[in-house]
Amino acid sequence: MVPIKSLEEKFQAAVDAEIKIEPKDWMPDAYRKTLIRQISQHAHSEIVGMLPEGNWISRAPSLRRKVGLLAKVQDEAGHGLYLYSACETLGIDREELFEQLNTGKAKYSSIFNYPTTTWADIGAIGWLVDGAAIMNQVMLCRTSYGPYARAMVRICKEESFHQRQGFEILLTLSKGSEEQRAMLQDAVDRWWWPSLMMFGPSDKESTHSAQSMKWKIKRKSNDELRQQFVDATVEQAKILNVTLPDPELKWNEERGHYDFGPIDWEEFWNVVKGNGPCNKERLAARVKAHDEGAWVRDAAVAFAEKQAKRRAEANKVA
Ligand code: BYC
Repeated sequence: MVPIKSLEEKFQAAVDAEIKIEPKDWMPDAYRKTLIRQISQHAHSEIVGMLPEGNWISRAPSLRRKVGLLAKVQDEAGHGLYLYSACETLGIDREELFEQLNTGKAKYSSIFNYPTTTWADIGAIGWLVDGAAIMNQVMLCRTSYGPYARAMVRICKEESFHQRQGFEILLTLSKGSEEQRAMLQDAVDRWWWPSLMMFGPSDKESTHSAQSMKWKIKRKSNDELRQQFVDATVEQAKILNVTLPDPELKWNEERGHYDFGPIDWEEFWNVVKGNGPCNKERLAARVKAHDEGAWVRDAAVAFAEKQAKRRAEANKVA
């Protein structure tokens, strides 16, 4: 038997040489577990992420806006499917993943536990939430695990469209009436800080970052990505003519970056622990959708069994 140590060395050498790890390759158990944790949390975020926006499909202000929003929400369902499939290649069953989500054992992104109270929130989600998601996900296109990296390439292309459609909603509001401009500012005020929290705890507090960077699952740290997001977004805010709700936001010539104020980590952990404004509502909606979809899953299984039986009978005759 090959000793684990040398298997681990070979594995790390492949990672260091930028060779993708594929499902049938040997991998350390902790690498597999980290990937299942991250990819499943990501998949759950995509499908829970459909809920705050789905809330506005029936109330979109025009047919054009409705078509755009529908397409975006459908894309998110698709992203969930790519990611659940990628996760299954690591040896976990989809039913088990749903069970973890529906019983509240699994995490999903904190951001989706905030309410969408006005139409401007749909623009703010596209601009800020998808904007933050892209910043984090572009690096994941180069993640070391092949199926995850390939899923991310496709997801990122679609996320760019999401970000653009959000920005365009806000740009339209910024050129509208005084009330529309106030609605835009209010949405940005509410979504700015939760968007910064999406990148996860600071590098000092992040439990998984160091190991995930060594394994090249993550290529950039939480703080690095957060800074990159702030730098890009401040410039875009100028075009929208909105104020970002942070009096400490200031260009720092020496660092070549924007400085920004402290994040309320107490709020972040409170939301992650299940006590955000919409955690209970989101979980209840997922459980209801899962229960109501039981007949579809049963029908799909029955169909597959019938097909297999037919094939077996046809083989017997032949
Ligand atoms: N919310 O050691 P850390 C989207 C947890 S976008 C909740 O830094 P890691 C979408 C973390 O799981 C959103 N929990 O962890 C956009 C860990 O807990 P556990 C989804 C969070 O994994 C628009 C603990 O805190 N994107 O889907 O190295 C429309 C310590 O953190 C959060 C992804 O999932 C959070 N914000 O880094 C629709 C991208 N942040 O597991 C949909 C893939 C941290 O030890 N994921 N935690 O119990 C990642 O890149 C990384 O997992 C993270 C965290 C950067 C999020």
